[in-house]
Amino acid sequence: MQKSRVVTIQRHIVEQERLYPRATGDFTGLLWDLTLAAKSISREVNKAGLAEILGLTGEVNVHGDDVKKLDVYANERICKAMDHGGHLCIMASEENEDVIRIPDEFPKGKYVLLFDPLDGSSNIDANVSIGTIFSIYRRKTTGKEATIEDCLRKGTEQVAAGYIIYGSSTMMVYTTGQGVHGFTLDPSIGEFLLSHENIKIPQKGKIYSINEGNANAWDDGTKKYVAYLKEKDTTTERPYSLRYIGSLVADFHRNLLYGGIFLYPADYKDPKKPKAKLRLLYEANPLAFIVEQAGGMASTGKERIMDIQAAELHQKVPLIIGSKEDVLTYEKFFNQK
Ligand code: AHM
Ligand code: MG
Repeated sequence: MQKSRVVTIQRHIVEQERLYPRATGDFTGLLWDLTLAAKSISREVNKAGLAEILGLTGEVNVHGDDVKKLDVYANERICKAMDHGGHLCIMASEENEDVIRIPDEFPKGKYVLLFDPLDGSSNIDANVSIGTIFSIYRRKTTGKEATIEDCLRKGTEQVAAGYIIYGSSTMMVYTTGQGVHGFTLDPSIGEFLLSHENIKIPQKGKIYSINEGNANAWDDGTKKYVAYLKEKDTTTERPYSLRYIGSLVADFHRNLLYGGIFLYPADYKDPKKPKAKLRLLYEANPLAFIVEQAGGMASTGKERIMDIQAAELHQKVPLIIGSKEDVLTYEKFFNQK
């Protein structure tokens, strides 16, 4: 068997950056800081069940440390890992209502980081996979301080995006617009090693992922589409299989590798005020960038996710994402009058 070369994430980021002759190394430093935060979060996630033994959340544990809820820990860990490197000018997190400024004592950089520190955290106690999602932009404003305008962007302006999945192993998947690459954490050496180079999502899948408990609140197009997926037709490989973990990163990651479609449509209980759940800046845009780089699609049903100009930090959007043919078929159903 031919031995493949071992590529650490650090080496991969440096090699990618060399493709840009004018790169300063700033971006490499930023991604490197993020991988450090990811390793710490991974370690804490792996210890999740032990909190009961070592001390309850909100209490002081046997070592005299405060035991923090994991999502709070992840949020603080990322902020602390990222605020002093001189790469960022501002951050925003799903856990914070307002933007996060870089403390005065630290140098400011040209990048903006938006993140969901621990998505799917309601699953932690059941040992189900959860994830961290991130999105990086270049600063847009030119004043002394970066502002919220630097965070309210279109997904097409992202320079990088990725996620870390804390599953049976910990993986980091990212894109800088040069394809999608996946790295698996080798805990024995504490390094992310390239395990999935240039991931491509199948053009069509056989899996759909949606919370069917919400079926009563769906629009007619979504109802008809899901009914269509359940019909038998061998030429289009129906019926599809339903797989729903309820943890976006895990559902997305599986569909990225196997093909398929994830749907979180709006709730139409009040047809005049459809309500979406997932967030444009912290969840939809980064995964949309990844899926497009892998050859797939991300849509609200009506428009491309990455074309939406964000108006609010915590703006929510319907998210239909996955294999291209599947998302295109959904759009046909959704837009049928
Ligand atoms: P969170 O950001 O509060 O963790 O919520 C997002 C999560 C996603 O991971 C997942 O896709 C979705 O919520 C599941 O929602 P539901 O339980 O309504 O199916
Ligand atoms: Mg979330």
